[in-house]
Amino acid sequence: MKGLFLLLALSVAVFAKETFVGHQVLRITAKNEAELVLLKELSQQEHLQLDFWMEPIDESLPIDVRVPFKSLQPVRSFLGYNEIHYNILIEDLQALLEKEQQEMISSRAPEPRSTDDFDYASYHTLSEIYSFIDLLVQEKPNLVSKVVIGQSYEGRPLNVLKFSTGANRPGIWIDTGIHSREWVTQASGTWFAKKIVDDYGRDAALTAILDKFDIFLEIVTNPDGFQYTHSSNRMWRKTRKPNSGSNCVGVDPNRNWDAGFGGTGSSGSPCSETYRGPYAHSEPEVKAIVDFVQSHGNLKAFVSIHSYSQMLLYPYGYTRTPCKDQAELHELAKKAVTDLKSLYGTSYKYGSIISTIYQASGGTIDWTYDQGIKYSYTFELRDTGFYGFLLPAKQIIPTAQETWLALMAIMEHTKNNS
Ligand code: 0X9
Ligand code: ZN
Repeated sequence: MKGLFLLLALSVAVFAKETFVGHQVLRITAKNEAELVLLKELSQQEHLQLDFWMEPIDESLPIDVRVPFKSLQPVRSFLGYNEIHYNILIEDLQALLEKEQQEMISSRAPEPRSTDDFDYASYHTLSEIYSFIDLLVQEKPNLVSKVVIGQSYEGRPLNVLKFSTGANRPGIWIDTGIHSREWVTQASGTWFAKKIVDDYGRDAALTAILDKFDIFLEIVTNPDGFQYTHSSNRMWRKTRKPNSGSNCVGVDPNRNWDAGFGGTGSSGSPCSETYRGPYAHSEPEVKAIVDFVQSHGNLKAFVSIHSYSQMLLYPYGYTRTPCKDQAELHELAKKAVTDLKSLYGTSYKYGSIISTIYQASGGTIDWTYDQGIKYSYTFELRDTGFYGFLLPAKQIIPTAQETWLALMAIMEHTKNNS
């Protein structure tokens, strides 16, 4: 009997979904360096189990943090005592998560038999997205194929869609979902795939791009993490590889690249959300892209898509030294965000990573830029923190549509200048 109980308790622990009852997301604004220092100290208090959605690195930006129920009292007193200003962004995280789940269940349609019937306005599971990829390839085998560039830690295929209309072309890379909880990115990636197929031969600009370049699109760049956001913890960001000597799992795949690896703006602690990993490219999900980029050898643009903050960023994140193409990348970013805004009025900030968001070392596009891919950009999609990572599904299509305009600006410029 006792054994049965233990087994039951264990299986609950293993299979149960993490809940976030009473968790709040606070927005904290540091008014000076001293307050920032205090907030950095707060973020080091592992027992509070704070999850920084926006890190305390730069006092010019608000800091968003998910606070578990049991830590609310100590965090509030800490902020009150030090007279640090904050407001509540999300009152009840669990309520928002349940709404998201409810919407996913109620919109669940029978398995689509064509990509025309796919529900682009809903969030989907990993297997639904993998089926979508296969369906798209089946429908348009002369335009799109699936390239498996490797395997995730847990053995899932790392699927990349290749859109190609001729041999030996230079390439443009787009990835979404390297941080698994940023669900609007994988959803947008799915929409982009369909858009490319629909527009080829119809839209002159996209056709011209595909007549000169291949486009590679990795929709689920961190499949283990993505699966985990569905099965166990919606707030999972990192990979799912265990860390030796620690009970904490996973590495931040946007701190794991060999570009200023180990520097400021990454953590050496396996329990941190920005843990860089034991060495550069330690994560198979990162290594697969590294190998792909190097063996391809002719990528001209590389765009890595995250959420949230509404920003379009270029290198560097690990150093304040401007990259040598800064002027051109800045002008192009300006054009891209202007185009993006023209659709629904969504405002984006733009600039280098370090000057616009915060210092982050070991990031994807710093590495791709240093490999010689000049048009290396990273997006932070909607919103600016009202829903954060829990963007309602009804914003998926508008987000994807407006982002597509910015992507087109980048791809057209790449076409005309390389
Ligand atoms: O911390 C990050 O990795 C990025 N923000 S996120 O909320 N998506 O995690 C910002 C780092 C620099 N920007 C990118 N390389 N996207
Ligand atoms: Zn991210």
